[in-house]
Amino acid sequence: MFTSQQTDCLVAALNSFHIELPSWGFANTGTRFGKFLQPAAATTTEEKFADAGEVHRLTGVCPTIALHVLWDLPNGPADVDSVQSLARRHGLRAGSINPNVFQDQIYKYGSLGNPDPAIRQQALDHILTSADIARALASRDLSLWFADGSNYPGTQNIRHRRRWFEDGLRETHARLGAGQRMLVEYKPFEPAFYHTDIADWGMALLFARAAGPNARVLVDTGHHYQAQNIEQIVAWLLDLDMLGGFHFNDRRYADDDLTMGSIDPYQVFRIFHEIAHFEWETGRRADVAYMIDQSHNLKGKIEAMIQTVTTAMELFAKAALVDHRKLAAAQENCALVDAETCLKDAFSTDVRPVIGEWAESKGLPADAMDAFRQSGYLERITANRAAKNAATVSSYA
Ligand code: RM4
Ligand code: MN
Ligand code: MN
Repeated sequence: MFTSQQTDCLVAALNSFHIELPSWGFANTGTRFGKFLQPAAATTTEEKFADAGEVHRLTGVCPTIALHVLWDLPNGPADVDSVQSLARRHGLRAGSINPNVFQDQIYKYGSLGNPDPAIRQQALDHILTSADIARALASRDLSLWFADGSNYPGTQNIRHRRRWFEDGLRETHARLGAGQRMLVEYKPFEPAFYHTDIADWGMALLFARAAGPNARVLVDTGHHYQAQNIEQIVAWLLDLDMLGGFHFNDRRYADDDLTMGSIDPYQVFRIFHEIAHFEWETGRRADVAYMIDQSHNLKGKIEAMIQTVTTAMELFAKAALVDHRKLAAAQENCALVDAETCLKDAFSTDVRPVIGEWAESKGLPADAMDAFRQSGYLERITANRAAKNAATVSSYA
C-alpha cells in the first residue's frame, strides 16, 4: 500500500517523535465545581512517575515528564535528588519545569504583574528557584504560565503590569543555564475574565524577544478564541524562529483540556504539517518541544494518556506523508484543489498498521491500549490507591 519512500518517511517521522507527559495528568483534578475522584489516580509524585513510566513503557515515545514545582517538588531544590531517583527508577527523565505562581493566596492580584513589589519579588524568587531546579535536573525548558490579569475594566494599570512582566522575564532569562530555554505561554482568559497580562501569541512573542535569545513562545492549543487559525500562528513563529513548544489538548469551547484530537484531529494534523513543511523547505529540524497538557476527570487517566499519545503519533505520521514537492509546486501555480488534495490525501491515509509494525520493530506492543488492559497494572494500582483516594476531600466550596 505504501511506496518504499513513504514507508521511509513514516519510519523516520516515528523515530524522531517524542511527546512529554504532564505529571498533573495522572492525579485527581476536576472542574471548579468539584473533583471526581478516581480510585486509581496518582496520589504522590512517585505514583505519577510510575504511571508516566507505564505509558512510556507501552508507547516508547514519552521519555520525559513535565513537573509542576509546587505539586511535585513541594520542598523545592531539596526534592531534586528524590525526583532524580524516581526518574531513574521509572525509566524517565525530568521534562519541562513549571513554576507555580498562581495558587498561593498572595497571588490574588497577580504575580509578576502584581502592583505590590514585594509580591512581584516573591514570584520572581520562585521562578528563579524553579530555573535552578531545572538546571539541577538537567531539564532543558522552564515553562512559564501566568494566571495574571484582572476581572473589571479600569481596575489595573495594564501598561505598568506589562513593564513589570518584561522586567521579571528578563531577570528569569538571566538565570538560565547553558543550553536552557524559557517558554512563554499565553492564554486569552481564565482565570482572569477582563484582561490577561499575556493574552495572545503576539504578547508572548514580544515578551520572549525582550527577555533574551533563549526565550521562545509556547502554544497551548486550548488557549485560543474560537475559530482562531492556530497553524498560522505556528507558521509565523517557525518563520521567526520563535516557536518553543506546544501544550497539546483539544477544546470545544475554551480551555477545556480535552483529549488531543478528540474534537478536531484535522487541526492537529495541520499544525504538524506546518512544521513538517518548514523542515522540508529549510532542511532544518524545528526545535520544538511537544508536550501534553490535559487532565481527564471522566476518562481513566492512564488510558486517556495512551489514547492521546497514540493519536499524536498517528497525526504526526499522517503529516509526514504529505508530498511536499507536489504541494510546493501546486502552491506556486495556485493550483488550489491540487494543493489542498495533498493535505487531504495524507490526512485520510490509515497509518495505524505501519505504526503497529514500527512499534513491534522496537520491541513495543503493536496496540498499546490493549497491552495496558492486559497488563493488570490498573487493577494493581486501583487496589493500592483506592483507600487513599477515597479519603481525599472533594468539594466546591
Ligand atoms: C493552565 C496552563 C498551564 C498549566 C496550568 C495548570 O491553564 O495551561 O500550562 O500549567 O493550567
Ligand atoms: Mn498549558
Ligand atoms: Mn490550559
